[in-house]
Amino acid sequence: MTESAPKAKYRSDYQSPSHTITDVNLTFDLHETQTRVTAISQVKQMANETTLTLDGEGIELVQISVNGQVWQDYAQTDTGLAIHNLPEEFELAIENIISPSTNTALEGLYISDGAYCTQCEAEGFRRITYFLDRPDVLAKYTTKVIADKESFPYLLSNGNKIEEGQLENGKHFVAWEDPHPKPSYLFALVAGDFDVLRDKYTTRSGRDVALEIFVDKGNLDRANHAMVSLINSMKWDEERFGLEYDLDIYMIVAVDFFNMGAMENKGLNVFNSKFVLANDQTATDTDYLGIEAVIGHEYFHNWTGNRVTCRDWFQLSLKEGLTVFRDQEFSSDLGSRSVNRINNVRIIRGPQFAEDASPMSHPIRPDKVIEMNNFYTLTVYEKGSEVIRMMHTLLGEDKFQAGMKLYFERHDGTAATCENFVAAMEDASGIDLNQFRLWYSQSGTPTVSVTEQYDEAAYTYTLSVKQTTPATQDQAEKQALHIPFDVELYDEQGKVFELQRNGELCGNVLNITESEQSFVFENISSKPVPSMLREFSAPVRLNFEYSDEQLAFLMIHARNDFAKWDAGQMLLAKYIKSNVEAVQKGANVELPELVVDAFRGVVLNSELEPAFIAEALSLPSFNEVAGWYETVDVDAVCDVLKGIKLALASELQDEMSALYHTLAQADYTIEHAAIGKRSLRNLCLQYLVNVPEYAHLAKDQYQSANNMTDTIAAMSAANSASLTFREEIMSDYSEKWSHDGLVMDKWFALQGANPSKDALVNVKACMSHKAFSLSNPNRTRSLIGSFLNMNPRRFHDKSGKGYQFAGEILTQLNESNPQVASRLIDPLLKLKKYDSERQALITLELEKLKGLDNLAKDLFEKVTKALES
Ligand code: B3K
Ligand code: ZN
Repeated sequence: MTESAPKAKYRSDYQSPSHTITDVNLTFDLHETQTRVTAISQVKQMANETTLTLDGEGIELVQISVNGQVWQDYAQTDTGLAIHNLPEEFELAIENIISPSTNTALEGLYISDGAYCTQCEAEGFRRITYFLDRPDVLAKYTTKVIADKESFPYLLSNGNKIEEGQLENGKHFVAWEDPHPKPSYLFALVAGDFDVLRDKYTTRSGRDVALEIFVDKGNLDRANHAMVSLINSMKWDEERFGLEYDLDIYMIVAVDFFNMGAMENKGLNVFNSKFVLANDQTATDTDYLGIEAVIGHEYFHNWTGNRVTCRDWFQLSLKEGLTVFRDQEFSSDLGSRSVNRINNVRIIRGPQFAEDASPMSHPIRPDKVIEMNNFYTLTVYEKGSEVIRMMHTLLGEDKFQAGMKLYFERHDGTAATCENFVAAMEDASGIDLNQFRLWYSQSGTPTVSVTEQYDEAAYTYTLSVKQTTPATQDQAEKQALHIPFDVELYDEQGKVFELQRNGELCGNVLNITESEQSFVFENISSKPVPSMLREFSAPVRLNFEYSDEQLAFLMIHARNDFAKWDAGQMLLAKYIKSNVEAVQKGANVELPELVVDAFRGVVLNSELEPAFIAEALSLPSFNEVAGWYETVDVDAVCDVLKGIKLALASELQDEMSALYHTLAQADYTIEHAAIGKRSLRNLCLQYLVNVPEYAHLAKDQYQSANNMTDTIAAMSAANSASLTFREEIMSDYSEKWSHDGLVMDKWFALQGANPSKDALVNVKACMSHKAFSLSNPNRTRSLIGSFLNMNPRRFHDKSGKGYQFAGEILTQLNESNPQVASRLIDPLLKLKKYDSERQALITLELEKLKGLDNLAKDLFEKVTKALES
């Protein structure tokens, strides 16, 4: 860095704004390189301050006027504008120029495949005009958009359409008014030519809402599922949370160039086309479920995010953790609760725990930020949702909903804090959340270690619990948290004991509040098998010395599917760990009969849902396993995961092949039962292809598939088992789909994850594929992201070539799109997890990045933290 290093902001430095803007009237005269923006704001002093400091970046100022007079008394800086000697209340008019077509960072106003669109969260509005670009300044927006009518027939912004008309030179305009005051990050504008899917929804109080989904021309047949999901979301929020939509129109625009999943702009969501477009020939079941979840998520933000927004960006989890909790509940109410829970828990135990242990470790409410975009993390979102879920567990649904109601009564139309949310939950329920609040400020993953003691004379069973949270890079000292710990005790027949403590019946959820604590259960007539941390009642690691027999017992007898699954995962974990040690000593991977039989039992249990069986038979990811070790032996872990897969495949081939054939379905439907059957069938395929006589199944399935789920499953099986016909079916797919980037993303992702020796050479070759472009975030994430995250053996190759490749790509993206670069760098931040040679090689790449003279603050923040680790 040649310029001065970027500065951190601290949560403790929050100051309310010196001024507020009550109304803003925007006009956009769209042009590729010379878009003219006029912003007329009604400004009010909030403190005794006659200078107004506005945020603004990368924009060209034309003129400032105050109350109709041209104003010269101002100073421009790199980050904005200071306007001096202002009256208490005034009208401020600012005219400036921006260049959407050269905006490759995709933040602010940019062009995606010929259409103009915006992305303002977190701090993109300041790339559109000079403004108080902070979430605690809420203004009413009116927006007029002007553009050529033929090329841009649709001109959209937030709120309701109030005017439209014809202008000279083939131009036209549309004006929009949003009656709800909002922060600038929720502003949106879209201009383009689209196909539109229209529907309508009548809210339960009788408001008619027009629903419009805008997609690229020719894609109308891929928008249906998004519409169904939107209608389901609107209905679900009324039924479960009592929340209705509040405008006459709800628009969703799908664009191909987008840095993340989607954006909840008031009344005008902008979506990555990945989370809108689907039909059975182009999208997998996972895509369909992703669309449902993301459409739900953005819709639910209308209350949790938009009606009540964040006071400052340190409070991001206020809206994100809560909205993730809501979208998880939505998916669970509509589909399989246990499968949803399992998948959410995999994310926490895998990448979120890894983030907690990395140089980027931070609490769900961070204290220190250099680039806000770096904090849209698994910790803020997913762990944030776990924190809301713990409150839900502690309060129960009724009191939790009472807390939500009070939260809206108190804070609707304002910018609030995480503390405001907890206070509403506490006040509405009468439950003390004082110690619980620590989850907002303490980072890291707690470990709960449990030992048991059975007293057969006294009929008492004692669980002694110890909690510790290891120090993290951001925080050395840790305190004891309030951990809801859900427990069940089983007798030998698999019946649950009623839980009694201190002579009284008690619930399943124990409150762990101290570093060491004992819970004594009475009237336990035989030594029980404990099922603990049921439903993953807290985001912690559990330590308990289960015997293999106890885990196999829970896999059969636990009363809920999640606990069954978890027992299976713990059994696998034991044998992954022991096999890693064995492999390091040169031995082969082995699984005892008890383990194989436990999984055979799951495969043969026709009472279990197919979707659940598929989860129960899925091994933990490399990344999750890596998190169990201080230093991970990449090759040994890869060998063991592969070895266990082969062992289970060879032992269970008869049962799996029978299942594979029974589960064949004639027609494709996206009902949950059908999805479950496909996922189990395709899981069987993943195992079976490792047995030579079944390898042909992947090719047969590729050739006969009538839907994308089965096509991709076949390709993925051939890819991960490196089957001889892998090349052939990969080329066939690429010929068929090379015109469609979104469909090719699945192919790029398989190329990235290809376990073969020449994976890196292939990945580099794929970058010249006509469907690939480093300027498209989806393509980049699919190919490069999967190589970095899903191909541990090749990315961490001892030669260092994988790291070097990452360094080269990051250097390019640092200039064109820092946000995408900053996501991509994450695996390099975890350098301390690897042996000293690999650490040295990664350090070399990080040092090179640090030396770049134009290093963006996004990468600066991460690179410096990693090098300090
Ligand atoms: N709120 C947006 C994320 C914005 C990310 C900015 N880098 C999408 C969401 O969480 O719903
Ligand atoms: Zn969100």
